[in-house]
Amino acid sequence: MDNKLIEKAWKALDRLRIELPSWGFANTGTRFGKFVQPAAATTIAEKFSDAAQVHQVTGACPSLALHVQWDLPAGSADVGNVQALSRKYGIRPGSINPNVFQNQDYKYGSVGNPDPAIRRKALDHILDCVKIADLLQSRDLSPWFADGSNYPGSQNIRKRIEYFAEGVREIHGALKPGQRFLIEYKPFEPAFYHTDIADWGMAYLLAKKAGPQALVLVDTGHHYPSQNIEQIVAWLLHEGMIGGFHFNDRRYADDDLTMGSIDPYQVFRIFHEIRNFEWETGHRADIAFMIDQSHNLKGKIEAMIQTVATAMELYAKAALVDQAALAKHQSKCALINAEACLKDAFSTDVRPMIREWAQSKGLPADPMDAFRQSGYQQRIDAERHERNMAAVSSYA
Ligand code: RM4
Ligand code: MN
Ligand code: MN
Repeated sequence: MDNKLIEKAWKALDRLRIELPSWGFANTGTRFGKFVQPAAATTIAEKFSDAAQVHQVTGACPSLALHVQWDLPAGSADVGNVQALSRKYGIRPGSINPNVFQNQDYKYGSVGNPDPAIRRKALDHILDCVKIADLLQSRDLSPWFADGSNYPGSQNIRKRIEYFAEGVREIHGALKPGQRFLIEYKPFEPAFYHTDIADWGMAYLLAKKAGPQALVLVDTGHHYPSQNIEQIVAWLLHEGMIGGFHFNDRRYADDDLTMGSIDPYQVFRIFHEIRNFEWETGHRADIAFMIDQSHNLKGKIEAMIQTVATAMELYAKAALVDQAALAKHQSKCALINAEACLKDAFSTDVRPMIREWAQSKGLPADPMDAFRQSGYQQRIDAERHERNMAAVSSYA
């Protein structure tokens, strides 16, 4: 590889940051049950400790997304504890995720619920989360609304749009300057007939109604099969409306599989759209890259390391695209040449170059091997085994 290309890829790696999800270290499962792992994290301290392991070997994950109900069950009273853990493990608190989907009250929705008392409860929780984000100096508030309905005619879809419009305006009104409100969309599950924020168009419209600090969050798992996700990304970039990603991979639905495990070219194409935008405009796209994965079968820390390594490879490959040549080929409709700009970059084996980059930063050349050698996994297997085996995992 020539030096210019290496320099481009190294620069890209220097700035790549990916946020880890606290829930990715905990026992999670399918709706039919959980496969409990002996080493899963069951406390917020363990989640910080595990995240720090991933950051230590990759150097790319300085922050941890928090799900308030799971990680700060006492709300703002838990902020001090989180700050202490953050200092202890050298990991920043990342995006703050309210939880308006788990409590019994939210059976028929949260901010879109026809019952004003339940809407109020959901909004109050989200407003608390804005405060928590402020106290923790976390920039992004990142709620996911599971709201929807299961049967035709059972809910008034337009009324629920109004409830959401009012709700997001109120949330936006509570934001401090500099905070961002990321609106995530998902076409189905847990609701199976209609979901109130089903796609990027709905998320975009609600973000516009909310105000200038509201942006769209793209969870790669939340799309229909064969949907062109990079086109959605290109539109949101064009409109200045993309705030962040939840990365994971899918084959059928919201499978939460390891990023790039099914379709690495998809992730590459997303990264390419972002880099192409930056090259053309000269502006850096301010997008939070976050992982949203549940590893039910793979070891949780290893799965995160594998994810980050994949992200680095695909991001480095995207940095190799010859943007000037591509623009020229596109303007002349030189189809094969234009496509080859992407294919050539994607087919380059960047792994040796990433190993050199890592060593130049004092990081291990092989992060997975470094983690395996560290003995951390064996230690937590032994320490956490008993508590995890006592956990309930049944579906019915
Ligand atoms: C949802 C969605 C949210 C995540 C939850 C756990 O499908 O992706 O972002 O917080 O799962
Ligand atoms: Mn998500
Ligand atoms: Mn999801």
